[in-house]
Amino acid sequence: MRRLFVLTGAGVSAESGLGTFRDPGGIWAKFDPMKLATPEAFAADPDRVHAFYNLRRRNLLSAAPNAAHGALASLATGLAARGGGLFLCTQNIDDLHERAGSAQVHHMHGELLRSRCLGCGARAPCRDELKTATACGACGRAGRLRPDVVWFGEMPLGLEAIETALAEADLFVAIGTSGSVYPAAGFVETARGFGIRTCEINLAPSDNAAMFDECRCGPAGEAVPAFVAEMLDGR
Ligand code: BV8
Repeated sequence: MRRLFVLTGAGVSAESGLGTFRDPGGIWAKFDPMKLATPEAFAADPDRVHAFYNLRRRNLLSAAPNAAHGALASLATGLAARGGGLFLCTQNIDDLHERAGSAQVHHMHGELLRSRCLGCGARAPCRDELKTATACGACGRAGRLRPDVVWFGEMPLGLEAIETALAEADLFVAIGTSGSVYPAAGFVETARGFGIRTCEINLAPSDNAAMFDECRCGPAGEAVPAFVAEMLDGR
């Protein structure tokens, strides 16, 4: 029975109004990632980094999942009912997969709605503004909280579980990602190495498109529900 590994990127949340990174006018066109999404940037100017993530947190709280998120939640349920499975790995730090009903989401780049204390390591839900003055709920100290996301130069989360899930899959699908950031961009090559069929679903062919056995182009809100219907109809 079908065991799928699905990797999502910013393109799956684009129709929910959250910006992508590398499209024209995207987040990295407006902000320099090296000044905002690295530990060094945070150490140099925590207030600027907090302001960047506070803005994205506010946008996220006013956004809603789109049909692609909902379809992937249905895919997990449908595959499980048929004795198969879905490993949903996302590069995104939003919670739209969860809000659409996905019960198991692997956030390899962390989560925007969570903070982490650099002093005591405590992780906690975070739906408000984070400031340098915000005190940690666990150790009580201020000036030590950061967004619980993976910045450039930091180790993505759960790479062992990802490798295991990739090895067990019979289909690898990348949805709404430009294939620019590693190690996520290398997963398609790992899948091919395991002899697994690979499919890309993207608005336009990504830089990685040649690595895929199949490419389906179109907005995720249309292309993903169509793909899921095919998967669950056994076509
Ligand atoms: C690592 C979280 C070591 C924060 C992000 C020097 C030092 C250390 C590492 C490196 C280095 N030089 C290079 C590296 C590796 C580096 C890297 O890959 N850099 C790139 C820029 C070359 N990677 C790292 O640093 C990683 N850590 O390497 O640790 C290590 C060593 C060995 C083994 C393991 C680890 C950590 C990377 C994580 C960085 N954090 N985000 C935040 O969000 O602020 S990255 C950021 O980019 C997001 O996570 C995002 O998800 C990710 C990838 O972007 P995409 O999701 O693909 O989004 P993008 O805009 O690019 O593309 C959107 C796509 O959607 C487009 O194709 C578009 O066509 C499509 N689309 C648009 N609309 C739609 C659509 N598709 C469908 N429907 C639509 N409607």
